[in-house]
Amino acid sequence: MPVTDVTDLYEEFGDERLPPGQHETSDFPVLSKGNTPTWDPENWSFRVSGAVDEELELSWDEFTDLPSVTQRQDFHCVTGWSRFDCDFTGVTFPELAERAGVHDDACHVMFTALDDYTTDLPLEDCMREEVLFAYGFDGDDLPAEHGGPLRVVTPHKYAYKGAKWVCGIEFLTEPERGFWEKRGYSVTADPWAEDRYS
Ligand SMILES: Nc1nc2c(c(=O)[nH]1)N[C@H]1C(S)=C(S)[C@@H](COP(=O)(O)O)O[C@H]1N2
Ligand SMILES: [Mo]
Repeated sequence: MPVTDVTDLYEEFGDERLPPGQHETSDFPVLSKGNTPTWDPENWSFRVSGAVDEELELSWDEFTDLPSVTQRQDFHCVTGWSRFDCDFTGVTFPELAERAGVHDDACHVMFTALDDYTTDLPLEDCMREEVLFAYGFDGDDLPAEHGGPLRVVTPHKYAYKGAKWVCGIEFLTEPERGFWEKRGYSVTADPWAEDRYS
């Protein structure tokens, strides 16, 4: 599959590819609030709910049958490390949103995960081709500790916006706060503005 390099998206937000206060690492550290959850491909499902024309419930086969892309992206953790050139394969957020038919009054999105993690973002920050529901990493299945079978990646935001083990999204007409956002982390989380805390 061809790889689309989107690592130049920083030009929209800042002058440097490496956001201020970050250092580059070639490692891929694991940051999880708890243990890696188990999953069963037979019983796994992905739910799209809230302010949509049609609520969706997709099986693993249905999800992985959706049109997919591979993108080269950078990954910025709020704790200070950035990893360049991660190749993620998956389904774009707009692709999924289009299938559900998002209502005009939706303004915010809540992501939910198998470990009860949640994170939220304004809808306009989600409606980008670079926001992926990723199941592949560097040509392989996404490793479980990095969110396999399915995680969100948000290369224009700090990585806590990317729910690992994601199993649902809800379109909201009023903002609600996710796990770290309730604990003082930024809702917008722009790495080039150093939006770390709110
Ligand atoms: N479900 C879930 N997603 C999560 C987390 C988590 O604890 N649970 N941690 C977040 C944080 S704080 C970061 S920095 C990234 C880390 O991703 P990584 O472990 O693949 O480096 O995942 C984010 N997504
Ligand atoms: Mo993080």
